[in-house]
Amino acid sequence: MTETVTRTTCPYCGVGCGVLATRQADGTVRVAGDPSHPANFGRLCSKGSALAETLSLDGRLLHPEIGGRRASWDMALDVVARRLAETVAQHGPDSVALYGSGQLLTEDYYVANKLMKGFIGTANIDTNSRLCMASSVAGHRRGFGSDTVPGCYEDLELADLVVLVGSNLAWCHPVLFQRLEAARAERPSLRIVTIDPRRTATSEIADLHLDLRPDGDVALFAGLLRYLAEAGRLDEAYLSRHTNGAEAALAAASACDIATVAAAAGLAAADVGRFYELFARTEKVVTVYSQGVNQSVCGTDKVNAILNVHLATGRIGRPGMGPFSVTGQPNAMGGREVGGMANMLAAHMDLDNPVHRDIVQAVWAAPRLAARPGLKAVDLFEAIHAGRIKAVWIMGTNPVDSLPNADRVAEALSRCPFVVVSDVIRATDTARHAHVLLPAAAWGEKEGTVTNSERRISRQRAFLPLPGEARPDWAILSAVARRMGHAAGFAYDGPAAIFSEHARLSGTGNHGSRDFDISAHAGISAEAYDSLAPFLWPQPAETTSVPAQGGRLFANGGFFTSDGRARLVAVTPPVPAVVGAGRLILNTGRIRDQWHTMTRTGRTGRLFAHIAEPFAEIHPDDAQARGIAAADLVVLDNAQGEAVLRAVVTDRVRPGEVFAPMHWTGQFSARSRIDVLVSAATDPQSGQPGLKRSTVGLRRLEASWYGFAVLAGVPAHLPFAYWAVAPLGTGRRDDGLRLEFAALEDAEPEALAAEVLQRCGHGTESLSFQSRGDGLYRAMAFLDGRLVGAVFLARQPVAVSRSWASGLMGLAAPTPATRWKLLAGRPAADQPDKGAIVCSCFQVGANEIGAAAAAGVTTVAGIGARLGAGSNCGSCRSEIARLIANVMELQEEASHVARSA
Ligand SMILES: Nc1nc2c(c(=O)[nH]1)N[C@H]1C(S)=C(S)[C@@H](COP(=O)(O)OP(=O)(O)OC[C@H]3O[C@@H](n4cnc5c(=O)[nH]c(N)nc54)[C@H](O)[C@@H]3O)O[C@H]1N2
Ligand SMILES: Nc1nc2c(c(=O)[nH]1)N[C@H]1C(S)=C(S)[C@@H](COP(=O)(O)OP(=O)(O)OC[C@H]3O[C@@H](n4cnc5c(=O)[nH]c(N)nc54)[C@H](O)[C@@H]3O)O[C@H]1N2
Ligand code: SF4
Ligand SMILES: [Mo]
Repeated sequence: MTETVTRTTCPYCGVGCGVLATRQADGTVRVAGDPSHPANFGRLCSKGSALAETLSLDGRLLHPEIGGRRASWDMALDVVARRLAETVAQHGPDSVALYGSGQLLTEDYYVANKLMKGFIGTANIDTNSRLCMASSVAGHRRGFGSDTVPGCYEDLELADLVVLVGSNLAWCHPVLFQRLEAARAERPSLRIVTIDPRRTATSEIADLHLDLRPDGDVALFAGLLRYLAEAGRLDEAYLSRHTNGAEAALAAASACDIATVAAAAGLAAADVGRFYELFARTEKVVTVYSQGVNQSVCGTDKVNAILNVHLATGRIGRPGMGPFSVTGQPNAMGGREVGGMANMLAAHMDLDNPVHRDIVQAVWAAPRLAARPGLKAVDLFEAIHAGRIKAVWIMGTNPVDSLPNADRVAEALSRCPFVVVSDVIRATDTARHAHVLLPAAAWGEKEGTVTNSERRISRQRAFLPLPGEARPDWAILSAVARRMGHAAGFAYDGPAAIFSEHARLSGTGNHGSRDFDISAHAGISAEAYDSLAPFLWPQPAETTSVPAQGGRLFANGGFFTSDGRARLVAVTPPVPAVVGAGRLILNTGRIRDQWHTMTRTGRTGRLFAHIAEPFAEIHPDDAQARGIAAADLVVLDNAQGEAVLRAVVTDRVRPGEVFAPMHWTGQFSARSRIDVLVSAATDPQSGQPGLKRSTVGLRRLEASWYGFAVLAGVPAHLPFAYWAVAPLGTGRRDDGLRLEFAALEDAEPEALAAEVLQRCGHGTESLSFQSRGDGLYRAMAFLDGRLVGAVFLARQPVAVSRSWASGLMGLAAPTPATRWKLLAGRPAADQPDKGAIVCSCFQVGANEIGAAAAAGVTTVAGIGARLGAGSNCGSCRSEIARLIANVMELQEEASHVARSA
């Protein structure tokens, strides 16, 4: 075989980077950024760079299963079609539901929506986008009359001020963040303001960081509107020509003077004033926002408070200006375009607009078009729990880990008479509840399109054969539809035919009345689809119909409301929530190197080297009050359940608040699924849950023993109160894994070590040793002269260098003497502990970076030149900057002490 290069798109975040996947002569795959893709121009972040390491077929779902047993496709499709049809016949169309994902390709999503809304006749199709983008959709529709993102990525580079609200762009949209960083390096006058209750890798580059109280955003932006009016900064011409509602919005904001806002948002009045003044005097402002805005019970009001200030100043749709909702998932936007949510139709049409319903009905020849909106995600799972929905098909999402009140979601599924799960992975917390499991084709195996945050549609292309019996989601959906008697509507021979129909629908009866129009691609041939280059929508067939200039909308009005005007929405700040004594606010979100429930990023050790365990960021005051020290284990709890996490004591969170990652599942840990604790309260406009604000208690976990181990083999069902596993190496099965654990009951260390080491397989020889100096109990297992397991136990959190211990796996120790030497070993003096890995590309640790900084390398570029760190994908550059700053601060302090002594 010769080398083949395929141009495709990264399957992770909404930046939508172009990827070149090279299938090498030996069958292995190499990935690189696509230099010609307009989203990334060749860059990739740490997750994108590690894609090739996540392609192994270990753990893949490769065959259909019914009731846990392998079944043929014929049988599985028959069962799904029959059970859905029977449920509809007995209980009506609204007794079935489909729960999809912003990670499906547009073609998959289109078919799912068509089947449910047009042929089964229910709008009970909702998706994880409800947890992600629903408040932005609702806010856009209130403000613009359509779900339109007005700007494009270039605007971040052209702006003089970029405001990041509730967005950890450095970790969650790393390549877009790098574009911003590069623009600032070139033009140092570009100002950056971050607005987030905690300090993050993103706030590292901010000129001003506002660590506001959770949900203080509405007050902050309402106050900004009032300030702009008082400062004479409103664009009266734009307001009078292109908007409605300014008076009411200003009246609602009139109470929000700086002092009131500062008190409501928990900020210093001077900082609020600085932000307002900067915003007022800068014409070119982009306000980027994501989950700190959307995932809130007042998320839609937050969105409109942001849109209001841009509309009121006319700073929209022009280069370097505008509100910018950055989408999370690779195809959150595509899902919205096909109407994949319960309150939308297709092609940005409205479910409750009779003209739109007629258009869709005619194009689809739909026998039973849904007549009213369906249930939104949280309500949909409540309806399953209550028995009103009796059959659900879950596709490309893992709700038992990602929906709020997650144990109740598990309970709902365990009661549901018929659950179908389409996934690429065999063992997930959701798949456990499936009656039928359907193997979907994964990234690299499937063909289709995705739309990124700037409305750019790009192709995903296959470069691997379909493994086992896996099939693309659109093909599975179409096969079920045909078996339900809808042969004509689902006779697609490939994704090109679906895309063509989607494009045609978007232009039907449009004539510029709807924002989403890609009818230029209606009737696209399979060849043209194969070679489709990335493009920004709209791309109407009638070139005059949609007023987009340079990929931007609304500079000259032209909103998709009945009168063509945007609406400013009157918003009132919420009453600050009261938290009971001793309770804390739980904030949740993401880490740099993991993707959601880790089914893919969790396959390579490289992406765990940065952070390998579920953790809680706790303010030092809250830790001290509870006797919690760094690296202790802690229990967070509330009426819904509890979670055990590793304590990270840091003043980067506000007192009274804790932050925990959303990623850990039952596959990677014992009791660390954070959504068990998260409140299911939703925003009344959007139905999006407030995933960033729940209430929890916090206490230290009183453990008798703490343990760390590296092991060959997979430890199933560990009998410990706490454990967390992560793979070692780069995604090969025999690389082994690392394990953190803790036991509550006292036990002999020999017994605990044996419990762990027995999982390394038969025939091992083990050695153990209790060291008096550090109180550490060590045990190791050897097989055929190589180390296959090492366990470290202590009465306190185990203080062993993780990177050193991980390097022990597989070491040769052919003689008793070499084995004893390994057992007594510690990081040698000439091989200092790297510390936590910061740079995942070159595996450079925090201690190495700190040492270089202490030795006088005080720029990120200098660290790159010395150690390599930060010089490849660049995702770690703001952390490197922080490490350098820390060292310099310490040196500064030390020199003060020296001078005053
Ligand atoms: N590495 C990585 N990247 C990802 C993903 C991933 O899983 N891993 N997932 C993708 C997806 S689907 C999404 S949706 C995006 C999400 O991207 P982001 O929205 O950037 O990520 P989050 O960490 O969820 O939340 C962002 C910030 O909101 C802050 N926040 C919490 N409450 C408030 C508040 O009341 N006001 C304000 N202003 N801020 C608040 C949190 O402290 C947090 O730092 O990331 C995408 N990119
Ligand atoms: N507490 C808290 N909870 C949150 C969030 C938060 O910030 N805090 N964020 C929310 C947000 S914004 C999001 S987007 C969600 C994400 O949450 P989920 O969507 O539940 O998370 P993923 O791990 O991305 O799940 C995707 C699933 O689809 C599978 N899959 C991958 N490719 C394919 C494919 O091609 N076809 C099919 N059929 N399956 C595939 C994967 O193996 C995986 O099981 O989590 C939400 N939950
Ligand atoms: S920024 Fe990273 S995760 Fe997002 S699309 Fe680009 S390479 Fe993929
Ligand atoms: Mo998301």
